[in-house]
Amino acid sequence: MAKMAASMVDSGEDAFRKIFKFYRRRNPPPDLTGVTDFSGGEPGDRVSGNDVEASRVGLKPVREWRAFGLQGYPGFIFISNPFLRGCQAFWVRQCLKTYPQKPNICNLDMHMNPSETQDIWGQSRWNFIFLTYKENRNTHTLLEKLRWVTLGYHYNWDSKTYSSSSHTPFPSDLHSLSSRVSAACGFPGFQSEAAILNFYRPDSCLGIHVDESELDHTRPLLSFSFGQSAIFLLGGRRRQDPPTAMYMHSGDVMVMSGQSRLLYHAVPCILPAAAGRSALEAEGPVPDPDPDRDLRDGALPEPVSQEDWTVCRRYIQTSRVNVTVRQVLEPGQSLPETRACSPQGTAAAAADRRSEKRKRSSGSTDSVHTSHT
Ligand SMILES: O=C(O)CCC(=O)C(=O)O
Ligand SMILES: [Mn+2]
Repeated sequence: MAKMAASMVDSGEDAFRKIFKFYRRRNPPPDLTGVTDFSGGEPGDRVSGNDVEASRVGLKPVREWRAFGLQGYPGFIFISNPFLRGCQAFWVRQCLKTYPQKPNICNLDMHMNPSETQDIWGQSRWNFIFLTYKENRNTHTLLEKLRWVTLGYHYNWDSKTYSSSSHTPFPSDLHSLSSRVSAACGFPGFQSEAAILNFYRPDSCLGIHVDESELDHTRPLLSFSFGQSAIFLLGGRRRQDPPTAMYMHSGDVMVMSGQSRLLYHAVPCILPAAAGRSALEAEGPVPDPDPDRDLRDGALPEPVSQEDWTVCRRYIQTSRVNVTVRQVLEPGQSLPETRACSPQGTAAAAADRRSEKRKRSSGSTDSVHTSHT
């Protein structure tokens, strides 16, 4: 990778963009031999925490997590799928069925009335359950049209800010998961105040960006990935810094903290699961009963019904879901109140501007959201 990066970026001009385009290329497909794959590596000793609490959110005992650092990126921690077998299904179901529900905000709200986006799951699930579900049919369900959902303080794509006037309660289960992970990585007391869920179809990508809208950058940014794999590019503080490419597989968790909190990053492509079936599909929705686990009160995330799992399984056969959780404020700090706007009002105009930008930047790119760049 270092050799390839050096040969591609000798001009020093936006090295990140060149490498992004390299991995985005379809024909011929890019050489992936330089992509770091943490799933096979030797982990370091970077995490510690309470094992019973971890199991309550579907995580393995912390001492079993495979957590890695990356040379040259202090504060970056990669945890290779710390979820208990069968427990990712709960989080996939939350992302597809629960979190897109009102009062949370999604991309479909930009052009549709709240009554139409009220029940995205209910309107879509039969297409996934019955045989009418085909990847190449002309009409897509609302679930397939979902690109992003925001939780807590709703990110304003136009102004790139959060505001106290656009806030709804943060899901307590996702906060429990996030606070367990951040505490294990050395950040107790993490407050999950905002999240962005990104839904990637096979041709989607996420442009080069830094997450700097949060007011408190001393708190980590957490990322959870489910479904299809992806290539993640982690760069430096400047666009000229060539990024490191790494795989993100289902269940992987990334923590960007300290000096790595404000680094450029992007997702240039989604990778179809090898051998047709992703590990998550093979895993299924039922937690693996392990007699050796210390689950004194038997607490695990609630099981996912077979019907819900059928929808989730078929969705993730081609798609990837990523959740980034952020603490926005320092303790005791508050956000300015900006003029409240309806999702259909100024946000629709912002969505139009974003699609304009998309057309200008690349005709064929199905970007999850472009104003992030
Ligand atoms: O999908 C990913 O892995 C990255 C998402 C991300 O960077 C973001 O939402 O800010
Ligand atoms: Mn980001």
